[in-house]
Amino acid sequence: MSSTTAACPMPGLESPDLHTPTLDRESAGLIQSISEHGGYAYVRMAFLAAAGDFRAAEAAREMAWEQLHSGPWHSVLPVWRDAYSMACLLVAKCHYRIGEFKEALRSLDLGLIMGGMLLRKDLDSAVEKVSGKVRNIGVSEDCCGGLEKHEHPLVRQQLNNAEVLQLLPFKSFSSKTVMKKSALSLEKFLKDYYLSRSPIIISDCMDHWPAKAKWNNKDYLKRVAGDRTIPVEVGKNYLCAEWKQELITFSEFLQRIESPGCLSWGPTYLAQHPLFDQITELRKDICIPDYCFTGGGELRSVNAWFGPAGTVTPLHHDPHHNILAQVVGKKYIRLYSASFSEELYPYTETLLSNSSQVDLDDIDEMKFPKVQDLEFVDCILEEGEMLYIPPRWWHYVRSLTTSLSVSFWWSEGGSSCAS
Ligand SMILES: O=C(O)CCC(=O)C(=O)O
Repeated sequence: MSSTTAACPMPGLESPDLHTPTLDRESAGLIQSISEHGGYAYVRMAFLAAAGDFRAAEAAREMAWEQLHSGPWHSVLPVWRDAYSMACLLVAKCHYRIGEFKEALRSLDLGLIMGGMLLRKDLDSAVEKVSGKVRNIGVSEDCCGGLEKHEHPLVRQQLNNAEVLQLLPFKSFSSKTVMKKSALSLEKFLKDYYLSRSPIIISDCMDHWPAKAKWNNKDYLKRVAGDRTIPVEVGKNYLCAEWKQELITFSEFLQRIESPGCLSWGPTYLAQHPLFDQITELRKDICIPDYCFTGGGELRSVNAWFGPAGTVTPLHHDPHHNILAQVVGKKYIRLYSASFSEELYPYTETLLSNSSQVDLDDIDEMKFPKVQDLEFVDCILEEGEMLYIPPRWWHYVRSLTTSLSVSFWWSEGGSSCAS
C-alpha cells in the first residue's frame, strides 16, 4: 500500500478526472447494504474517502481485503467483493488526481481481479484511461533511455525426444496416446468425442487467432500488458506447503520467465486466471472455438495458463467440458478416465476432493499401490493444437517449454443426451 497521506484536492464522488458514473449511481445502495452486513467501520472510511481522504480510501480497501480473506472464496459475501471494488476505485481516483498513474492502475487491477461485478464498467473504463497515461510515461522513458525495440520470442528452447522423456512421469508413452484429427467437423466432434466422453487433439483450428501471430513475442505482450498487475502462483504446485500467490506486474512476470531459476521457491505460474476479462487487448487475440457450443450448454470460464518450462498442474479433474488451446510452446498431458476415482486416491477434504494425492513425478508405491497399473492416455500438445478434456477426466499437465495456453470450460446443455 502507498504511504501517501495527503488529502485529495477534489472532494466528492464525482471526480472531474477519473469518471466513475456507476459508482456515483450505485454507491448509496452499496453503502446501505454494507451497513446491513455490519461493515460500519468500512462505511465510515468510504465516506471520508469519497470526500478526498487518501488514507481513509486505503483503510477501506484494507478492510474489504480482510473480508475477502476471512474464509474460503465461495463463502465470501458478494457485497464485500463490491465493497472491495469501490475502495479500489476510490484509491485509484486519489492516485490519479496527483499524477500517480501506475499506482492508480494497480489499484484498478486489484479491483478487477478480486472485486465484484457491480462496478466493473467503471473499472474497465478507468483502466483504459489510466493505461493511456502510463503508456505515455513508458514511451517518454524509453525515448530518454534510448532503449531500442527488438522482437524477443518467448520460446527459444528446442528439446529432443530423449530430453523430453527424462522430464516425464513413470511409464509415459507406454500406453495409448491421444488421437489427433485435423480441423475436425462439429458433427464428428459431437458424435465421436463429446457424446462418448473421449479426449481428442484437434489440429489446424487456431491459425486465424491473432494470438498465434502475436503471443510468441515478449515485446508485444509487454506493450499491451506490461504495466498490468496479475496474480501468479509461486512454488512446485498448489498441493505443496511451500506454495504462495503473489500480485506482480506482467513485465516482472516476463522477467521471471526469462530467468526461471532465480527463484528458489520454484516456477512462477499465471495459472487458471481469467486474464481476458481483465485485459481487453488480449481478449481480442483469441476466438471462442465453435466446439465449445456443443451440447447447447454455457461457456463457464476462459482462463490463461502462462509459465516457464517445468510448471506442473498436478493430477485433478474438473466438472466441465474443456478445450485446452496451446497457443505458445508445448505441454505433456496425461489423462485418466473419469471412471477411476478410488484408484487415484482423491483428497478427502471437500476443497481438494477433485485432486489426487498421488504425485505422478514421485509416486509413493506403498501408499498408493493401485496407480501403477492403471490405464491412461497421454500426449504432447503442440503449438496450434487444442485438446478436448471431457468432464471429470483426471489430468496432469507439465509444460516442456515456456508455454501459454487458454482453457475454455463449458457446461452441459439441459437437453444433452450424453450420459
Ligand atoms: O495447463 C495447465 O497447467 C492445466 C490446465 C488445466 O488443468 C485445465 O485446463 O483444466
